[in-house]
Amino acid sequence: MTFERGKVELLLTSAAARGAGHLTLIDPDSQSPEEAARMARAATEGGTDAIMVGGSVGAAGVLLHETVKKIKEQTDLPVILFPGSVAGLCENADAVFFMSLLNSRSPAYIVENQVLGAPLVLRYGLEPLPMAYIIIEPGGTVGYVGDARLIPRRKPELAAAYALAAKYMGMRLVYLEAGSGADSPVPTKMVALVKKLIGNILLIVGGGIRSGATAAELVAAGADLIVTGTAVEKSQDVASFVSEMTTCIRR
Ligand code: 1GP
Repeated sequence: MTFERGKVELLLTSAAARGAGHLTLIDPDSQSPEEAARMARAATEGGTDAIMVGGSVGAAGVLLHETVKKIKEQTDLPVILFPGSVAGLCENADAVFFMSLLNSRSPAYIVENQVLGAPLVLRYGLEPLPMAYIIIEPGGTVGYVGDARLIPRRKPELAAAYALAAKYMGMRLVYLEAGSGADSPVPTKMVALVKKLIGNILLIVGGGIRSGATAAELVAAGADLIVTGTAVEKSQDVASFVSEMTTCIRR
């Protein structure tokens, strides 16, 4: 039986085919659900392709549920969960990055939370997006919480080996993560080598991306989808910031 590509995966694929897509990451722990919804609405006006909701610490329970609910009242874009653990699942989102942190030292982040989460994904009717999550130096909070053996920035071949393993295991998305708020994003040389090896698997790049110009360089290197969280959160004018990003990365 082949695994059907769902609506959200098709949307991400067609965004990538237009040059690249943009994903706005909202951490429920960083603001009220109402404020999160205002950000999502402004990001939608700026042309973002989907809203990611999640975080390493505190993105769970009522706060997570309310945040997704308020966001969905303000935008028709898909809401994709970006869970730090099984606690990051909720039934009112559209899809979930069903991710394995491949370079974690802990089975909890490679497979155990996924086993606990799989029956909930089914019960909630979330579209699972099978994704390899690979954390690169400096890695930030997620690198610490996820007990990652960080890939050195000067070792693109290591990131490429992980990404190739993900491809051979049948994952359809690869996310190269430098960590939220990183001083610099994943190096372009690493992005290019990974993309060369994984071909048409969707390559997501995030962590430390603050300008359209930086995003454009990563897209030119091979990124299909660009994630911004901190820069959106800090922006005084979210719609304009996201519009700058989307204009720079689309053909
Ligand atoms: C974090 O890659 C994302 O998981 C986004 O990072 O907050 O630095 O944009 P920023």
